[in-house]
Amino acid sequence: MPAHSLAISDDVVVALPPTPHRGLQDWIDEVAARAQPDRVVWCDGTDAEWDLLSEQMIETGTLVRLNPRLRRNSFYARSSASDVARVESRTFICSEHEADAGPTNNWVDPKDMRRQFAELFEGCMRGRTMYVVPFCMGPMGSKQSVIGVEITDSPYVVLSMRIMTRIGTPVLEILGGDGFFVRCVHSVGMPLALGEADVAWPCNDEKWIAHFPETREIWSYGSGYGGNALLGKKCLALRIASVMARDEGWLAEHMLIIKITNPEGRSHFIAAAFPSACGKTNLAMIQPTLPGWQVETVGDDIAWMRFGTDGRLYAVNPEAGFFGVAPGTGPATNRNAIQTLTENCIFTNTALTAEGDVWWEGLTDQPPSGLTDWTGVAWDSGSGKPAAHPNARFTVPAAQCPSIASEWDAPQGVPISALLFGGRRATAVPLAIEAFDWDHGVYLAANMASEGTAAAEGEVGKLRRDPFAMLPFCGYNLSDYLAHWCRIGAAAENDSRILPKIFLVNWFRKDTNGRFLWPGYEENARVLRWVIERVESGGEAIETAIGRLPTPDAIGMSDLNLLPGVAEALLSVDNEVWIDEARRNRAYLNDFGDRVPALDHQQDLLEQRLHLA
Ligand code: GTP
Ligand code: SPV
Ligand code: MN
Repeated sequence: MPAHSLAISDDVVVALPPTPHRGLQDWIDEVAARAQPDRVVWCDGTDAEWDLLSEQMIETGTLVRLNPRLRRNSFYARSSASDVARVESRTFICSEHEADAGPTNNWVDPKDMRRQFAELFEGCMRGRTMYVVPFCMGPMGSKQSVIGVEITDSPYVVLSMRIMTRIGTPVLEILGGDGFFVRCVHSVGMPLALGEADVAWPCNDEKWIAHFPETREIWSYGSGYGGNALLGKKCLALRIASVMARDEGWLAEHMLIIKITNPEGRSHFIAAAFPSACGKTNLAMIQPTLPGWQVETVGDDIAWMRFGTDGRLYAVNPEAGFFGVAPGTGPATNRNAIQTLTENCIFTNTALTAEGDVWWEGLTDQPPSGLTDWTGVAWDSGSGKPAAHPNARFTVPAAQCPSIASEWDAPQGVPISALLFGGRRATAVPLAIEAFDWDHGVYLAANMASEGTAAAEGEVGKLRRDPFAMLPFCGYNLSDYLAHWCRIGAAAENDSRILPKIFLVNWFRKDTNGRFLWPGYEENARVLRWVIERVESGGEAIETAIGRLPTPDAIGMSDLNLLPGVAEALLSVDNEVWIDEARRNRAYLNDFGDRVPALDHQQDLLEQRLHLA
């Protein structure tokens, strides 16, 4: 058994782990005994640790230090070409009963999966250091927060976790001697033989990302990429947390959170769910052009929501950083993101400039000359290939964002006035719809579909159902998840809960030539303005079969110089198209059996409104 060391420098090695928590100690020993790392390091989360690890990773070639005159304390990593996104086909929900994983998740019997991992982990960290990363999802000390401990043999994961979560000794202090924590185990799955040199991005062609919902455990093997390896994010804060939320009556959602202040100075908070690479980070950091309107950022990817004693729904951002899509992020589309990315960042799979800075498509109109592309070769601008991988990412502390709201790490969270849902829909779905009521909103979100993106393996552009933008992230049976949402609405009828209004939005309508009809980005503030007006009982709306649509005036369409017919296309309902959609929705909901009667009822109502029934 390797000695526990408190810090990674050779001069400080202590035999005792820095926690009185026996359960934690025993588990660390157990995993170390199997994985057989050269040493075990308990991460303290300090700057000194960051400096030491980053220096080590520069030596091994995993990281390149960016030119400090251009980006201070920032690093660049290039992944293996086969490890660039989440792998949904290798992601498993190992509930005791297959039915609890539901029709949309991959399921393996937990006993078999444990056996599988026992084999995979036999000596899998040989030649490497096993890091123990205590982390806190949510503000430190908040009752809403959940503590996890990630064991990993990837220093890239340690540094990324330090940006994305709150890590280190203070977390162990909160955990105390017997606190609850989520066990997260990660290995890149590439042991080193004695004297064998490491590669820049160790990983394994065989990948497994497994969740054990009953015991709240996560095991991940073979990948170093964000969503597969930073286990606090999608694995804990969504898949495991959604199960905890189901059991305890709250919500763990794939949602950004923003604060919107109108010209009169009244503020509202909104949470919005869009599938991966469909605009959450951009909306979270939007700079509205509308005079007098201000938007501030609370979170860009995940929201945990619980009802407060005043009956309102309070949202907490469980993360401490942004893991954002780089391509398409530029001064014109997301200036706040660009201003956030000045220091303390890690960039993965972007291109590298001759000056030692990063570049990606959309950062500037013209690429600089002398780029090295994300695969590490000189980029040929005529090749037709992008210099940055389409899912290239930045990792950056949230507190650095110029638009960060003062409430962003408030322990009690922020009260939500409206929930937005939206996908990438080239056709059918108008710019914005207000749901008639909670159940209708749940129906709209349940039937959401979106075109595939580079954030996960699979065909880009192919339309797939993605209810609540949670298809890849719900840790249990999706029909039970939908029923959970309906139950929250039903409960509110009998108590003093105040439910947020629900809206469906779509920034991605296209014309027949494949061009976006809606300017998007900062102009999305026009939809936010309408949403806030509706929340405050103003704002003009037209009642249609599918919900309430904004009038062109409510959006200010005439200020936008749109081509003739575009405003109409964005704000109208084509009955033929929607009769078709409704039919497909009925077939889709049938997949969920009769576990969600409230949605069946909504389906009937929609068919009646469309004169289908
Ligand atoms: P994840 O981090 O994967 O969850 O993604 P996300 O939902 O945060 O998406 P993000 O904001 O990073 O946007 C993804 C891509 O969509 C980027 O290339 C953006 O430029 C593009 N995008 C964002 N907002 C809009 C919009 O309003 N209109 C159009 N056309 N594209 C947008
Ligand atoms: C997403 O894919 O929704 C992301 C990136 O936010 S990842 O952390 O990989 O899930
Ligand atoms: Mn996401």
